[in-house]
Amino acid sequence: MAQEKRGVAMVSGASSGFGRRIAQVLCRQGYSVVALARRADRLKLLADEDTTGAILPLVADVRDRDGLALALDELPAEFRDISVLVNNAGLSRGFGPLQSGSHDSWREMIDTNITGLLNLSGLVLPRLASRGSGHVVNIGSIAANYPYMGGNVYAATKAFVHQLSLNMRVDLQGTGVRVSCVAPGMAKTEFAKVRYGGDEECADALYRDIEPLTPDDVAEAVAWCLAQPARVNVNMIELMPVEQHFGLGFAGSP
Ligand code: NDP
Ligand code: 8X3
Repeated sequence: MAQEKRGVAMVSGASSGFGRRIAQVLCRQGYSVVALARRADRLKLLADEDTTGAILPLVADVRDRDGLALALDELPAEFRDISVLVNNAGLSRGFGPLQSGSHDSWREMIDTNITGLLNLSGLVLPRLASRGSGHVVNIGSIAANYPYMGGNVYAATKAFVHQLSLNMRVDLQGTGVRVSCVAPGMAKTEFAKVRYGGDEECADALYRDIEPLTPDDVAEAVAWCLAQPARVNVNMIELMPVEQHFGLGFAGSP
C-alpha cells in the first residue's frame, strides 16, 4: 500500500543522535524531510540510506541567520512547503562549575541552543502561520527542570527553550500551528562526546551504571506529539532513564 503523504518536516541537527533518528522516523511515516546540520558527509549518508528520495540534506549552521535564509530560499519546490519544524540542533560544552567555566563554551552554547533556535524559528514560523497549520517541536532537556552540578549554562539555555515553547504557543494562537516541547534526560548519542571535548572514554563512562534513553525513544515521543488529533496540543513531554534521578545529569567528570 502506498505511504500516505504527510507534508514536509524540517529537522535541525539531523546528522547524528536524536535528529538523525527523528528524520528517519518521520520519513517512515510519510513526511518528506529537510535534514539540516553542518556535516555534509553525515547528511549524505542519512539521505543515501533512504531509497525514496524523501530526505533532503541541507548543510547549514543554525548560528548563521543569513546562510539559513539563503538555504531556505533555495529549497527545491517539493521541499518548500514546510509544515513541521523540529528544533533539535544543540550542544553542551564542559561540565565544571560556573566559577571555572569558559566564556567561549558559554557563547557556543548560547549561540547554538538559543540564537540558533531563534534564527531557524524566525525564518520558518511565518511560513507555518501563513499556511494555517503546522507543528513546531522544540527539544529541551530535563536539565532545564532539575539542576545538577555543572549543568549551569547548558541547563539555562534549555530553560529558555522550555519557556520559549510556551510563548511560541501563545503568539501562534489562532494560526492553527501547534507547539510542543520534548525534554529528554540522559541519552546515548554524540552529545557527551561533544560535551567532553571529543573524549570518547569519558563519554562512555558516563553510561556505565545507567541504561540511557535511545534516539528512538526521543524520536517516538516527537512522532507521538505530531500524530495527535489536530485539536490536541501536547505542551510538554519529559522522559528520563529509570535509573536517572533528579540531581543526576552530566554532573562532574565521570
Ligand atoms: P548529538 O551531538 O548526537 O547531535 C547534535 C546535533 O546538533 C548534530 O546533528 C549536530 O550536527 C547538530 N548541531 C550542533 N551545532 C549545530 C549548528 N551550529 N548548526 C546546525 N546543527 C548543529 O546530540 P543529541 O542528539 O543528543 O542532541 C540533540 C538535542 O538534544 C540537543 O539540543 C541536545 O541539547 C538535546 N538533548 C540531548 C540529551 C542527551 O542526553 N543526549 C538529553 C536532552 C536533550 P553537526 O555537528 O553536523 O552540525
Ligand atoms: C542533557 C541530558 O540529563 O544530562 O540534556 O541533562 S542531562
